[in-house]
Amino acid sequence: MRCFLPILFAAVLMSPSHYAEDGYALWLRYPRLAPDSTSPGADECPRFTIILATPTGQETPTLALAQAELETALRHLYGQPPLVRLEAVDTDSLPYALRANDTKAREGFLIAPFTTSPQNNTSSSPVLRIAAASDTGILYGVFALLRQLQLSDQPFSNIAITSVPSIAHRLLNHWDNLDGFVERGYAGNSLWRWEELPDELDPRYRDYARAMASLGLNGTVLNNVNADARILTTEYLLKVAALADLFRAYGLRVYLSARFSAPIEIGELHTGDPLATEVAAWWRAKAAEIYALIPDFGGFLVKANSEGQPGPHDYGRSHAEGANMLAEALAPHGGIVIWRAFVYSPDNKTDRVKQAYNEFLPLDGNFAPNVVLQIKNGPLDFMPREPFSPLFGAMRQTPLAAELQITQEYLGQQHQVAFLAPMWKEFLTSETYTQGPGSTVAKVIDGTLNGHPLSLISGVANTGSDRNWTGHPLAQANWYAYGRLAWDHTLTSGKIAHEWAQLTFRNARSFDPETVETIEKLLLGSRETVVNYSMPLGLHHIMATAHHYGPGPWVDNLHRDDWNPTYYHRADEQGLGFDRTATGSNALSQYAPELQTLWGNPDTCPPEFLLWFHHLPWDYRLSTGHTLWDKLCLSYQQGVEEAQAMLSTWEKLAGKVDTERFTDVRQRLARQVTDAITWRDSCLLYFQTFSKRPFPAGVEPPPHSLSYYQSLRPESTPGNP
Ligand code: GCV
Repeated sequence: MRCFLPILFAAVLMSPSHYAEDGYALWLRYPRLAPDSTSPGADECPRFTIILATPTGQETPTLALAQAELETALRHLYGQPPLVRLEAVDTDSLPYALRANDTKAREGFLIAPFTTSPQNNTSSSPVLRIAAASDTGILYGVFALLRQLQLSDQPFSNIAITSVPSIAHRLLNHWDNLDGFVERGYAGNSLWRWEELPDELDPRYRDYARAMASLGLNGTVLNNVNADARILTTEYLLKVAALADLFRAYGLRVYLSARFSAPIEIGELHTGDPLATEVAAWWRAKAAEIYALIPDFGGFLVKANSEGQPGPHDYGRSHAEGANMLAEALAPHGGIVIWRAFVYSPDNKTDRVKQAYNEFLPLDGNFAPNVVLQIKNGPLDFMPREPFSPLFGAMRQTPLAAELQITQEYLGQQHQVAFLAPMWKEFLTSETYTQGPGSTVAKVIDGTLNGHPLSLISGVANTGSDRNWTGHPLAQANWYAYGRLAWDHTLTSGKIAHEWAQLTFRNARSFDPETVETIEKLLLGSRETVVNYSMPLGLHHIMATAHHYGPGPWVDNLHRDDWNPTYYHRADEQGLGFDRTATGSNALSQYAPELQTLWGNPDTCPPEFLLWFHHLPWDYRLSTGHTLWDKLCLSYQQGVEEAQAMLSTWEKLAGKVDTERFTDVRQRLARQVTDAITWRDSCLLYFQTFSKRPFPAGVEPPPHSLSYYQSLRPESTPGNP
């Protein structure tokens, strides 16, 4: 069969560096897959047949989307659409992994060559069958197939995949306010145009849902955890319902952040006390109203008694009492409560990283079955590097969800490249040791270690109204990586980087594996580079005030002690770092004995956590032979050099990547180099006032004085509430 491509279309596809790629298409660009021109039949375009097999075999909105995706994609990839057929499948004939009666199994899929020709298939063209216990499983299978076709040279007819998500609820959390502002958002305004909803539906909503489905993400919390109670008014619920109606066919459920004091603010009650009968009744009625409008509503996400948010403590009640009251309201409808553990108090003088553990561990076993505790990956707050939160090891009777931050609040805010998959993998593969070796954080979150059927993961979204969704073109890789890991936490960072780079930068017809490999490598080292030039060796929370962009290790004037960088680095004439061993705050005691032994001794503590757990003398000698001061200086220097290397690596891609994305990334990388230098010079000059030691050979002397760096105040700081 001859390919037919209109000449103009072909010309555009053939010269990717000469046409605009604005990034809107994300990893769903579907470039023409070029057969090797030397191979026999290179000009032939295969006409694939794809069977979509579900228990009913009936057409549904989700299956219509699956078919449309296949048609569009294969037309672009191969020049012609496939033949798609729906069929009924007996669920008992599906692999065991797809048969269980739970969300994971229902959303899994099987892709396999179809060997027995069905009666009405007379063609000899390759036939594949995608089977699943639900339509959503089919849609996920379609996206997996399309990904696979673009990634491997495997013949179509050999593709065989059985896949089931590791975690049942895979969510994005949008920190979007109702006025369109996105807290910690670095890619424009909110995607949700509340003033237009429910009557006008931005076509972008569909593209968002499609991108989510392509990753297997099945939930979205639409509004900020610093919640505005108005989202629960009927006026807003109608708007939310319009989005939910649109997202449903993509398998995407809507959740809302609920403000604990909503009964007072929008309900005319005088209290929000979770044990007051009128309060519980108000939430029950509210839940009933929501489910009447949105039958598949996911549930509430709650930030309570943290950073000024209202909560059960306001009435002398515990977090469990607060969460369970909401859980009871949602339970009859199948909804869940996602209760955040990001709780620390201005009145509590205990080391901040210990507070969530102290607060929640005593409540283990007290939560209703439809409550899941959502815990940030580290015990502090999304720093470039933290050890895992000890709650993941300690709370065995409560389903625990991980909250990851995709938006780069502390890692360059989408002016800088920081590919986060390696950071998330470090976290997911961390050993908690609660049931011996192999008791990884990933197994806690997916529910298998402690036997919880409710499993959930959240990523704080990095999306916004920018045309390319994420501001930095390479920040799309973090949305992608989050989605892929939420689906399968065993994937490696390397595989994810490879997939994303190839899907996002593969040139039509002129596929250049070297370009993909270069981008992949650049991504993989980028997070460590950011750590090196900002907070190496376990330093943390030494960023500038409020907007959190750039360095501020000298800041000591904030009204809350635990918001000051000086609280965390504890630099003095003797040395640097936070003693969290038994001689200090003893936060270390919240971890398993194996980790206490490893991390408690500075000689065995991995260098990346050294200053997290120890206050060490400036002349302390590391296993590398360097003194602490020299190693600190050299780490900052290394970060700068790595940032410079990223820029020169990228510059080599001129002409290989389309001009639009090439230029955008080049400009941002140049800024990243400047930012890295500012971090290095600011921090080293500041710490030098304590160490009183010279910079070692190889570290460039700063061109300005410390006061110059202290006077730098970026004017434009998006995302800062
Ligand atoms: C949504 C950090 C951020 C806040 C954020 C908070 C949270 O403190 O700076 O903007 O608030 O975390 O996760 O609740």
